[in-house]
Amino acid sequence: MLLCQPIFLIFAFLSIPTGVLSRRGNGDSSSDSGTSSDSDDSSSSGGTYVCSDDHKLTTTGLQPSYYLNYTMVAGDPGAYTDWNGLYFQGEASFDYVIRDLPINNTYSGTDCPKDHRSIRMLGIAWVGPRTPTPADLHNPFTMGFQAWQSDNPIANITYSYNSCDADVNLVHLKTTVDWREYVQETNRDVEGAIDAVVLNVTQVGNDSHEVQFRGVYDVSSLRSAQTIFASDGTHEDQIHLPAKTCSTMGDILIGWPSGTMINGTMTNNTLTLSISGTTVAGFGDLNGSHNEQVNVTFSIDFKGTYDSANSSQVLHVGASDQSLVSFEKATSGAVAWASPRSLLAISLVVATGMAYI
Ligand SMILES: *[C@@H]1O[C@H](CO)[C@@H](O)[C@H](O)[C@H]1NC(C)=O
Ligand SMILES: *[C@@H]1O[C@H](CO)[C@@H](O)[C@H](O)[C@H]1NC(C)=O
Ligand SMILES: *[C@@H]1O[C@H](CO)[C@@H](O)[C@H](O)[C@H]1NC(C)=O
Ligand SMILES: *[C@@H]1O[C@H](CO)[C@@H](O)[C@H](O)[C@H]1NC(C)=O
Ligand SMILES: *[C@@H]1O[C@H](CO)[C@@H](O)[C@H](O)[C@H]1NC(C)=O
Ligand SMILES: *[C@@H]1O[C@H](CO)[C@@H](O)[C@H](O)[C@H]1NC(C)=O
Ligand SMILES: *[C@@H]1O[C@H](CO)[C@@H](O)[C@H](O)[C@H]1NC(C)=O
Ligand SMILES: *[C@@H]1O[C@H](CO)[C@@H](O)[C@H](O)[C@H]1NC(C)=O
Ligand SMILES: *[C@@H]1O[C@H](CO)[C@@H](O)[C@H](O)[C@H]1NC(C)=O
Ligand SMILES: CC(=O)N[C@H]1CO[C@H](CO)[C@@H](O)[C@@H]1O
Repeated sequence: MLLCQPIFLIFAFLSIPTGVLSRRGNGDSSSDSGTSSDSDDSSSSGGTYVCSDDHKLTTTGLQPSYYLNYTMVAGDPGAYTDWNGLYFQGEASFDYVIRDLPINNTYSGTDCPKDHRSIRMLGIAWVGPRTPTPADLHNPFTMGFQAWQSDNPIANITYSYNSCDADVNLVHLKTTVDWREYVQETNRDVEGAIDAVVLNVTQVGNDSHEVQFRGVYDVSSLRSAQTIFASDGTHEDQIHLPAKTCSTMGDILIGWPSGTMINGTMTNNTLTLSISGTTVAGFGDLNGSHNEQVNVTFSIDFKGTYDSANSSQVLHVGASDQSLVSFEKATSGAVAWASPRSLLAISLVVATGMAYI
C-alpha cells in the first residue's frame, strides 16, 4: 500500500538516548521523587562524562521497529501516515510483594522489604493499527506502554522523564515484538515478529463504545536462538524494580515472565491497563548479576486519557463496520504535525508510489 518505505531497522538502534553512555546517569539527575540519592549508581570509572537531562520523553520504544516500514516518510519523520496510532497518558501504580525463596534466603545482602509496597508512576501508552506485514499476526492493534517512577503531576509528564537514565522505564511493554535470529548457514539475520500477548478483544457489555482486551504474555514459542530486540536500543522490553529496593543488590529484573496477565479497557478517550503476575526474579546492576533470587508478585495498573496534543489519529470504538476498533486521522490537535512541508512530502511520496503501479 501507500507509504510503504523500505525498512531501516537500523534506525531503531540509532535512537539511543545520550544517557545510555552512562547507564545509570549521575546521581542528581535520577528520579524526581527527591528521596533517592542513588549514590551507589554513579559511574564506577570515575569518568568525567556528565549527561545533561533534557527531560525529553522518548516514545520510540513503544512501537515494534517494523512500524518504521509504514510510518517513516522519507525525508519527513513528522508526516502523517495511516499507521501513526495515538497516545494515552496518565498515572500508573506498581504494587509488589517480595518474598524470600524457601532456599537461597541465606545469601548475605538480600535486604528487601517484606511488606506490600507501591510505586507511583507516570506512563504513556501508544495504540496503533496492525500493519499489513508481517501478515501472520493476530492482534487487531498493537499496544506499547512505558511507565517510570515519578511524583510529578500528569501535567508535568514530559518534564518528569529522565532522559539520562537508560533504566528510567520500570515497565516497558509491547504487545507485539520483533525477533531476530542469526542463521549461520546463510550468514544472515532472519527477522520476524510475534504477538507477545494474543489479545482477546470484545465489546464491554452492551456499550458499543468500549472494548475490553485480555491476554497472557507468552513468547515461549520463540526458539532460544531468536532474540527479542529492543527498538529503543537501550535495553530489552522489561519490568524491573529500582536498584534501591533491596539495598546494594541492584535492579530486580522481573523481565516478562510467561503467564503475566494483561487486560484492560479502551474507549476513544480512555485506556485502562492491568499487568499482573508472579515470578522468581534475579538482580542485576553495573557489577553484573548476583546469585540471589527472590519471589516477586506484582500488579501494575494504568489509567490514561487520550493525548490529543501528540496524536495524529483518533480511535473509533464500536464503529459500524465489522471491526471493534478502527483508526482515523485526527481532525484537530496533532494535525499540526502535518506541516505544509509534510503534506508536500506525502503528496510526493504518493505520487512516486503511483508512478510504480
Ligand atoms: C520491511 O521492509 C523491508 C524492505 O522493504 C522488507 O524486507 C521487510 O520484510 C519489511 N518488514 C516488515 C515486517 O514488513
Ligand atoms: C514541573 O516540574 C518542574 C521541575 O520540577 C517544576 O518547577 C514545576 O513546578 C512542575 N510543574 C508542575 C505543574 O508541577
Ligand atoms: C474472549 O472474551 C470473551 C468475553 O470475556 C469470552 O466470552 C471468550 O470466551 C474469550 N475468548 C477466548 C478465546 O478466550
Ligand atoms: C445495558 O444493559 C443493562 C441491562 O442489561 C441496561 O440497564 C443498560 O441501560 C444498558 N446500557 C445501554 C448503554 O444500553
Ligand atoms: C483485569 O482483570 C482483573 C481480574 O479479572 C480485574 O480485576 C481488573 O479490573 C481488570 N483490569 C482492567 C483494567 O480491566
Ligand atoms: C469520543 O466519542 C464521543 C462520542 O461517542 C465524542 O463526543 C468525543 O469527541 C470523542 N472523543 C475523541 C477524543 O475523539
Ligand atoms: C560495584 O562494585 C564496586 C567495587 O567493587 C562497589 O564499590 C560498588 O558498591 C558496587 N556497586 C553495586 C551497585 O553493587
Ligand atoms: C539457589 O541458588 C543457586 C545458585 O545460584 C541456584 O543454582 C538454585 O537454582 C537456586 N535455587 C532456587 C530455588 O532458586
Ligand atoms: C511466590 O509467592 C507466591 C505468593 O506468595 C506463591 O504463591 C508462590 O508459590 C511463590 N513461588 C515460589 C517459587 O516461591
Ligand atoms: C511524547 C511527546 O511527544 N510529547 C510531547 C507532547 O506534546 C507536548 C506539547 O506540544 C510536547 O511538549 C511533548 O514533548
